[in-house]
Amino acid sequence: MKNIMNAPFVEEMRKTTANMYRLGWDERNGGNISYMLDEVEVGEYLDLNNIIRTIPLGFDATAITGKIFIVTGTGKYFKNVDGDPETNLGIVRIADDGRTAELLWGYKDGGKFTSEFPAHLMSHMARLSVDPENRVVMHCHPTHTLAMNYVHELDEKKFTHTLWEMCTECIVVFPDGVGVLPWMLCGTNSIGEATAEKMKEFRLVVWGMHGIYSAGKTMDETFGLIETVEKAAQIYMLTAHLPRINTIKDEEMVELAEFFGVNYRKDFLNL
Ligand code: 2HA
Ligand code: ZN
Repeated sequence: MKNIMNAPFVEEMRKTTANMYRLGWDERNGGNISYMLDEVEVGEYLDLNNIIRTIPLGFDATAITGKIFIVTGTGKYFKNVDGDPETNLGIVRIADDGRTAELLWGYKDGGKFTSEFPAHLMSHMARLSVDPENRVVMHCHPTHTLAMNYVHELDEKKFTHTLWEMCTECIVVFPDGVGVLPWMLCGTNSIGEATAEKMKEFRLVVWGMHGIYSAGKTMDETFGLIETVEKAAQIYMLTAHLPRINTIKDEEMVELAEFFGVNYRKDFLNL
């Protein structure tokens, strides 16, 4: 059996959480990541028959029984993942009953997965239904995106359009736009269900006055989506109080989308 500390997926979780912490997106225990793993690959590092303990999920995940995820722990700080992955991360498999998680590694201090695991798993199920290659769901509190929530209308079309105007690359990186939910109580199945519903349409979902969710095939893609939104939101916040002299026009966004061959939300433009 190979040493799990050398597994590429553990390395990716350590690097990504450290990076997000340094960017200021994950203060204290803010944020969480779940990453669906390949069973054969995990089997090179762990005995898949050795269940350390079981943890109730609190909702029905029958659609993804047998799937294995590496997930950040509840109450754990992104800041600390790199130094102690075995306490701050866990690897769980969704049991055959669809209502329990089987712990295969991690949460060494008796902990469990993030309180947002329902929202993550429901988002995985929703994304897999439209993109069978989806693997990662990520949540964080990026500063400028959050600031923008307080001064910009929380309307999907208007919010996406403003972001698209802020950086030339935006319409190319997230042509599907950004879904927006109003402020809701976090850690609940209700916010999970609402997020998953949006995830059928969007890879990015803003949680009003809380943060953002993204989903993607790889850690880079998922991180890159949030990074691009955050950059656009930063430009917005640096300029929102100043007279606007120039902007990227809707006709120019069409030019970009056509040149790069992306299928964009035409109803999010004003043509
Ligand atoms: O896990 O970010 O939304 C901490 C959070 C809750
Ligand atoms: Zn949060």
